[in-house]
Amino acid sequence: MDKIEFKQTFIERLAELYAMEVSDATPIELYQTLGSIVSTTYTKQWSKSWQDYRDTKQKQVYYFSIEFLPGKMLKSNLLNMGWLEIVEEALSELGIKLDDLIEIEPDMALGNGGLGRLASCFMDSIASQSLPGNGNGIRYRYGLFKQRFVDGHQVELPDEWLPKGNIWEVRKDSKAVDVHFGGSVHLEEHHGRLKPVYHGGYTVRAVPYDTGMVGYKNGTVNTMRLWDVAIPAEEEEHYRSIEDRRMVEELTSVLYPDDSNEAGRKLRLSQEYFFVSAGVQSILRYYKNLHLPLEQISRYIAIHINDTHPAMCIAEFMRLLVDQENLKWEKAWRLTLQVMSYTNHTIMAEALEKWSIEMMQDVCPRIYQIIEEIDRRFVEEMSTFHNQGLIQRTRIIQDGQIHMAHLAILGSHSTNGVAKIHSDLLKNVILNDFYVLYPSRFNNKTNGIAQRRWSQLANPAMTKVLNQTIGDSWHRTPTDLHLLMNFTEDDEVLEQLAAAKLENKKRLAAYIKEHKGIEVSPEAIFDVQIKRLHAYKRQLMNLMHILKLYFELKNDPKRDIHPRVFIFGAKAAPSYHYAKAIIKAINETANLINHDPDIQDKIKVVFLENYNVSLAEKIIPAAEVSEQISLATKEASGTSNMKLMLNGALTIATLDGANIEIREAVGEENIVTFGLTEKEVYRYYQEQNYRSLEWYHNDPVIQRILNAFIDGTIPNIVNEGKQIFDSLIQYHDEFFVLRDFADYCRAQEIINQLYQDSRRWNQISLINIANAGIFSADNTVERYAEDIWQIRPNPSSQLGGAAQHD
Ligand code: GPK
Repeated sequence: MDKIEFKQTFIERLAELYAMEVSDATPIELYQTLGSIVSTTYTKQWSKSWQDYRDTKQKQVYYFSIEFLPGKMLKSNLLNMGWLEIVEEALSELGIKLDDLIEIEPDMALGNGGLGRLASCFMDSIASQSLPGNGNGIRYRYGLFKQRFVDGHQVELPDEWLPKGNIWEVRKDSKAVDVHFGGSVHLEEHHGRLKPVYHGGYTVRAVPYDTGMVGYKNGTVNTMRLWDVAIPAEEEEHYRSIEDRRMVEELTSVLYPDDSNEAGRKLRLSQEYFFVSAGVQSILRYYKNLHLPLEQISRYIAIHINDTHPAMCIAEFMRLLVDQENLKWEKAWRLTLQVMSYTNHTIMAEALEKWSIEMMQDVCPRIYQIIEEIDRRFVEEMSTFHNQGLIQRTRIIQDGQIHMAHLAILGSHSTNGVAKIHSDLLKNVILNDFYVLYPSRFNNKTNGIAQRRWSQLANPAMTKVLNQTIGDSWHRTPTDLHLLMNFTEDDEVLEQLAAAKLENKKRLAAYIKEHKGIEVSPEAIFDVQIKRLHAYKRQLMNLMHILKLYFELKNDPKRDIHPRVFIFGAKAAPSYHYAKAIIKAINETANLINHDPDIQDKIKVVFLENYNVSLAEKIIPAAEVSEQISLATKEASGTSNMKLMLNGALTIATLDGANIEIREAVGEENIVTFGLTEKEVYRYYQEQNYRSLEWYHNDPVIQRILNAFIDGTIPNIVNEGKQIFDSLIQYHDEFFVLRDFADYCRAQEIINQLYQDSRRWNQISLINIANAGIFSADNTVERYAEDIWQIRPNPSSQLGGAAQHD
C-alpha cells in the first residue's frame, strides 16, 4: 500500500465506521479507524498462516503462560507490517499525529514483569522467524494494577482496560471448550479398564479470544489465544445464585499481582487449571481433525510450560489420552514426555509453586489422581536403581504437598534455565538431584528481547543513525549491529549517536517535568533502575548510594561530581510490605534531595509512577546507566539489562544472570562490574559467617546512611525506615547489601569518572549497541525451535523460511 492509497482507505474507512470526516473525528475515532485498517489487512495473512500450518501439517508449538505483557500493539503491528513510515507520513498529511493515536491504546498489561514480557517478546520473534507457534493464556478482565503515589506510598488502582475497547482480539465462540471443576471422582472397571466416574462439581465454558501476532515483514501472523470464562447455556440452572455466578466470573477476573511469590490461593489454582485444560483440549481437538494417528502427536505438537503455573498441562494431557482416547498409561506417558518442555525462571524458593493435596483434590480431583499415579510410578520405577533419599527428594508429592516444579521436570523432555549462570545453578545446586537422574533433559536458553520494539519502535533517533551508518540489515538480522564496531573511532558517528541520546533525554526530561513537576537537566547522567521492586534486586543499595552522595554534597557543596538523575520505575506486589517501604523511602528521599538548595541540582531523584511497557519505551532510549545490581545468583537472567544495553546504556552490574553474558559480549572495559561472585555468596552460605552488624559497626559511611532511616534525616518514614534498618541489622541483611555497598560505590565512582571523557563514553555506548544483537529473542526462539520444540520455519512464508534482507 502506498501513501496515496492509504490516505484514500483511511478517509473511506472513517466514513464507513463513523460517517465522519477527518476534521470532525476525535483521536479515539481516528485510532479505531487506523486499527481497523491494520487488522483487516493482516487478517488475510492470519488465516493463510494457520491454514498453511494445518494443510501442510507442520509441527506447531503452544506456549502456555499465565502472563503475557504485550503493551501497546498499534505501532508494533505497523512496524512489523512495514507500514510505519508510510502511515506516519500519510497521517501527518491529513493533519494527524500518529503518536497521538498511539497514546490512546491502553497497555495490555496481563503480566507482572520479566516473565510476562518475555512471553510477549517470544510471540513477536516466533512470528518474525516464520515459526508456527501460538500463545495460550488468560484474558484477565483487570490487568496489573495501576500504581499511584499518595504521600509517597504506593496505592493500587484497578486497571480496567477492556471497556476502552480492544480492537485486536477476535472472540471465537465456535472454538469454546468446557472445563470441569470440583466434585469427586472414583474409578470403575469398564471392559477391563479403569474409567473415571465424576460426581458433582461444576462445568464452565472457556471461550477463546484470539489476537494476531504479526511477524516482521514476512507475511506470518500467529495466534495468541486468551481464554475467557462463560456459563454454558445448558448449565444455567446450576448457577442460580449470585454467589455461584461470581465464583465463575472470578476465574478470569484478575491477574495475581504477586511477582515471584506463590499466591497460595484456591482461585489461582483454579485459574491455572482453567487455561491449561482449555488449551490442551483445544490442541487435542485440532490434532484429531488432522486425522493422524495419536501415537504420532509429538511429531506435530509441542507444548511449552512457561514457569510452573501451567505444569498441570502434563496431567491434563495424560487425562485426555488415557480417559478420553483410551491410550495405555505407558504409551500416554511416553507421548507426554515428548510433547512437553519446561522453563524455570527463578531459584527463589518462595516462587516454586506447591499446592496442598486437599486443595488440588478440591479444584480438580481427577488431575490429583493422575499426579498421584505419576508419583507412584516414579517411586516404584526408581526404587530398583536409586537410593531412597534421592527418590524422596525428587518425588512430586511430599508431606502433603504437590511440588509443581517436580511435576514439570519429571513430565517433560526438557528443562531450561534463562541464562548460563542460572542454568548451571539449576544443574549443580537447585535441581541437582533431578540432573543426576536426567542429565540430558537440562539445557540453557539465555533470554532475549524483541529487538525491533526496543530499538526501531522505541528509539527512532538512534535507529536513524544506525541505518545511515550500517544500513538496515540489522532490522532482520540483529547480530548485524556488529557492523557498528567499524565505527568506534569515527567521531561523526559517535557524535550522532550522542545527539540521538540527548534528544531522547530531552523527551524524557519533558515527560518528567509534566508528570512529576521535577526539572531535570538533559546534560546530567540519566541513571536508570527499572524492574519490579524486590529485596533481591536491591533498589535499596541504589538508594543508599544516592544518600551517600547527598551527605557528601551537604558536607562539601563544591564536591565535583557530574550531575546525575537517578530514575526509578517499579511496582511492588500489594502485599509485599517491605518492598512498599522501600518505595516510600525512595520517594521521601527524592523529596528531600530535589528540594535542597545546597545540592544545586547535582543529583535529582525521580520515581516515575506506574512503570509498564509503554513507560519503559520512554525511559530506555534516554538511559545512560543501567542498574543491574541484584545479589549474584538471585536474578535468573534479567531482560531490562538487554534492552538498556541495546539503547547504548553502560551497565553497572553484579556478576548475575545475563549480566555475565553481557560482559562477555562487550568486554570488561565496556561494563562496570562489582560485588560478590556466585562462589563468594555460596561460601557465605556454607560457612554462615556473614555478620551485617560488623559491616555497620566498621564502616562510618554505612552507619551514617543507615541511621538516616531511623533518625529523622529522611522525613516521614518512621515505620518504613525502621523496617528497612531492621532488615539489614536485626534480620541479617539477607541480600548482602552492606557487604556489596563499598564496592558498588567504587563502581559508581568509575562511572562518574568515565563520563568526564565524553568520547570514551560515546565509544562505550556504541560498543554496547554493537554487541546487543545476540540478545535478540529472534536468536533465542531459534534455539528453542531447534533444540527443544523441533519446529521449523513455515516454508511458504514470504521469506521462504530463511532470513533475508529487507
Ligand atoms: C521470574 F519466577 C519469576 C517470576 O515469577 N516472575 C518473573 O518475572 C523473571 N521472573 C526473572 O526474575 C528474571 O530474572 C527473568 O529475566 C524473567 O523472569 C524472564 O525469564
